[in-house]
Amino acid sequence: MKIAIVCYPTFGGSGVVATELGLELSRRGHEVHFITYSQPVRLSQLSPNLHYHEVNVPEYPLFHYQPYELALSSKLVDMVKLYGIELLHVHYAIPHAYAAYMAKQMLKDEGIYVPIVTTLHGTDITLVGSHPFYKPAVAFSINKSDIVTSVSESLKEDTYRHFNVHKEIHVIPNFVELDKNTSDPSIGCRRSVMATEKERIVTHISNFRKIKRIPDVVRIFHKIQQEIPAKLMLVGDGPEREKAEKLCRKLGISDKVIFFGNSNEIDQILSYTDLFLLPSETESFGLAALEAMVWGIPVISTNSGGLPEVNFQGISGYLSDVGNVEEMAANAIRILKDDSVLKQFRSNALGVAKQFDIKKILPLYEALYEEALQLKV
Ligand code: GMT
Repeated sequence: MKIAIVCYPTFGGSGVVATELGLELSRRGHEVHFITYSQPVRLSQLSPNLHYHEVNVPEYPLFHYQPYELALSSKLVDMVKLYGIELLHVHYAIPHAYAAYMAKQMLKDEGIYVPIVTTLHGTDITLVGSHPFYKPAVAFSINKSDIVTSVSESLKEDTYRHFNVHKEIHVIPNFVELDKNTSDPSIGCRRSVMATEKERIVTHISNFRKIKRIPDVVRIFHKIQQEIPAKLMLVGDGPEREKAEKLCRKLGISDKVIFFGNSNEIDQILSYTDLFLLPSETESFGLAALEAMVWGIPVISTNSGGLPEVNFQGISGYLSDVGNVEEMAANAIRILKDDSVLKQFRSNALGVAKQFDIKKILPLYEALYEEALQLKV
């Protein structure tokens, strides 16, 4: 099948899911075309059935805002015609589902049918998409998609609650590539750079937005290190980073916290990690937690959104109410203070992660692609 994938190419979870999906589809013999404004971060090697087409938005002095949707829909039309693309799979509703709908209509006028699969990821529904300025267009483009998927049951419910959506929503959870992530990470930074032999390593990875509750990450760690020798690895960058640095200084733990920024050594860092923290306000799924669990890392998270669908209470870690720093720290200490408890949680976390193996999840997308191709509307 010839598939176009539209996504945000940056470090966010939706872009990661879209890229990993495209890579695996290409390995399974599909021809995949990424269409976005820059090459997705995890897309390093192109091949005969893996293409990248850049969307350019020319600057024009009249425009206060550059019309990206227009450029994207035109690019989609061109690429469908040039490569005979059969299906558009767009990740993140805004503005991708909208641009795909316009492209589909333009192509229809020329007698070309191309169905749209839209995958909802989270903030496109729960945060940005629900804003009154976007809401009607988001609802419209979801309803006009041929197939709609969401990454969790929780996100599916949120979509029906926030929007006047009458389309069936298929839940396909996020996935991980087990073989790749558990391979030997011997190249790159060493454990000794991060912590001493006696110290546990606690890690948080995100885009440091408010929704991630970075101050809670720091406060949980502050309590952990009062009981157990430990270091905190903060990976990623975003608006809350400076605040976190200040809080570390205020709490007197700056020497125990390493800020990596947008690191390329995530696998190395995770391979040395003992515990992952994700105290988010909400997560539609929490891909970062799943990517940690592949390394056999237990997770301390909140219980909001789709997190209970990936982090299982008392098995792969613990879940608490948003903001309950005391309880999250106590649970973290319970896991970290005893080698045998940690070992059990490690093995459980890997066991849960195996349920989300890309090899199990990808055929669910392929089945929906086949269904979309039959629709011809
Ligand atoms: O978490 C973010 O802020 C990034 C965002 C994105 O769209 O790139 O992530 C969302 O999609 C991920 C992949 O499906 C999910 O695992 C994340 O939970 C979700 N984030 C939120 O719902 C806050």
